[in-house]
Formats: sequence, structure tokens, C-alpha cells
Amino acid sequence: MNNEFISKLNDIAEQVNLYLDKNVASKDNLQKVVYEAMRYSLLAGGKRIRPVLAIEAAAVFGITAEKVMPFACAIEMIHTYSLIHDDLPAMDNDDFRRGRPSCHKQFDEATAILAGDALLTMAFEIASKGAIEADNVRGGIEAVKHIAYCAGTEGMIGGQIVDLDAETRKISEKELIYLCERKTGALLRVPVMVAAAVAGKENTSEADCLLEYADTVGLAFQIKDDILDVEGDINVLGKPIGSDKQEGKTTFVTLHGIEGSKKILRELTEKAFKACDRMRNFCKTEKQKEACEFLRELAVFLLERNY
Ligand code: GRG
Repeated sequence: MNNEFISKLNDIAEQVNLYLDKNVASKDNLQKVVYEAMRYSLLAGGKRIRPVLAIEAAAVFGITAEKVMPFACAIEMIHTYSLIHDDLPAMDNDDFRRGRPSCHKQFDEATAILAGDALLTMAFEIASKGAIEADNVRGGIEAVKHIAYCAGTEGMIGGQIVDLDAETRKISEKELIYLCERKTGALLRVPVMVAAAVAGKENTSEADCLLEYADTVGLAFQIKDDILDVEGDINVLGKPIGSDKQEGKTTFVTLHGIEGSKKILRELTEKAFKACDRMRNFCKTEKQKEACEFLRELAVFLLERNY
């Protein structure tokens, strides 16, 4: 991988970590354990792909990272809540996440449920504060609405409930794509939606290009996840592999095999490149062009990732 890209990715992830650390602070009060559980899962070293996408999409639209940071971090908090709840015995029942015991193993089930709920709730507190303080208040409110929609019943929660149902029967490819677009895709699309809203670029050709990029990368992300569940390294992934097979789930790998899935992944990456190339035609400044190039590299990173 390109060293310059990795170093920029790490720099942005570090800015996100600092913001989260500061805004989801510990508290020494009677409910301090819920803060501990939130911070335990939130500050456990995730890749921060979703906030990175929001920040770089913002750069492509010509606005600074600072302007989208509250929304970008709210999305990461919602992503972390979803992982905490997904690991619970009532859902996927996974004991490890991000290389350490999952939240309910480290604490207990009730605390993990509340920590997830608290991350979701605080995400909206932080995003709303971001909207109130935004130069473009209307765009900020639109961003909050997009986050709610994409996390909700037409987005991630909708995808998760369809996924639970899909564990009980074989599903078609069409249903699998429907499920992935919501369960994984919605939280990868919303970073671009919030960046466009805050930048005042909604419903523009530029926004369409980046949304196509995000949707393509979102599907590729899930296919890569399915492949890693078969041939990933548990020590690098930070969670066990083989859970899909154990549960008899329909995945891209069960439908297309490993090689077939890798081929689809490469095709989707090519499609993401094309969306970036179209986007580049709208970029006026060097900064915007650099961000476009970064998104291209991000698609490669997600294709090649082993964690
Ligand atoms: C419980 C409401 C609710 C929803 C759960 C997203 C989700 C829905 C469950 C996660 C299950 C899963 C492993 C999905 C595959 C895609 C995915 C979200 C992988 C984890 O995301 P990464 O790789 O994780 O960005 P890090 O740890 O790097 O942030």
C-alpha cells in the first residue's frame, strides 16, 4: 500500500480518536460504569473508515474536517453501538471484538446493552450540537436527519432484522444485496450524505458521484467481510472466523465461492475508481483533487484489507 496514504489515514484516525476521547469523556459519578463501557468499546482501535469517509468527502466538497467532525464521530459512535449489540448473546454471540473481549464479556450483558444505547443517544447529542454550531445550520440539521434515517429501520436496523430472518432460511442474491445495502451499506453511505449536507452540495452531480462511490465501496466492504470470515487470520482480525458457516448463513462466498467473490470485489473496486475519476472532473483546487485521490486509495485499502 502507498505509504503516504497509510500515513494520512492514520493521521485522520488520530484526529477522530482525539475528538471521541474528549467528547465521550469518563465521569466520576454513580453511573461511571456506563462511561467506562462506552469508552472501552469506542476507543478500542477500530479502523475509523466511516469518519474518514466523511472527512475526505468534505474535502472533496471543499470544506474542512472540523466542519463535519461532530457528524463523522456521531456515525462512528453509532457504528460502535451496533457492534456492541451485534456481539450480544441474543444476536451474534461473539466473545471478541477489535482484538479484545467484547463489551458484554468485559462488563456484563445489561451494561453492554446500556453502553450501546448510550453511544446511540450521545451520538445525537453530539451531532445536534454540531448542527447548532454549524455555519450552515440547515445543512447541519439535514445531516442529523440523514444519520437517524441511515441508522434506523430503513437503514442499519432494517438490515439487521432482515439478517436475523435470513439466518433461518436460504436467501436469494437479490435479498442478500438488499440486506447488505442496509446493514453495512447505510453507515458507509451516510458519511457522504452528511458531508454533502454540511457543504450545501446535496442533489448535485458531485454528490451523486460520491454517493455512487460510497454505495459501491459499501457492497465491496461486505463481500470482503464475507471472504475474511473464511480466510482471515483471527489474530489480525481481532475476532473469530467461520461464524457465517457455523450459522449456515447465505453470504457472497456461499453464492459465488471465494474466487467468484474476489472477482466481484475487483469489479466493484473498478466501479469505485470510475466514480472517483468522474468526481475529479468537478475538483477545482489541489486539495479537492488530493482528497479524490485519497478516496481512490481508500477503495484499494478496503479491497486489500486483512482486518
Ligand atoms: C445491532 C442494530 C444492530 C446492528 C448491527 C453493522 C451490524 C448491524 C453488525 C455488525 C456485523 C458485521 C460484522 C457486519 C459486517 C460489516 C461490518 C460492520 C464490519 C465491522 O466494521 P469495520 O470493519 O470495524 O469498519 P472496525 O472495528 O474497524 O470499526
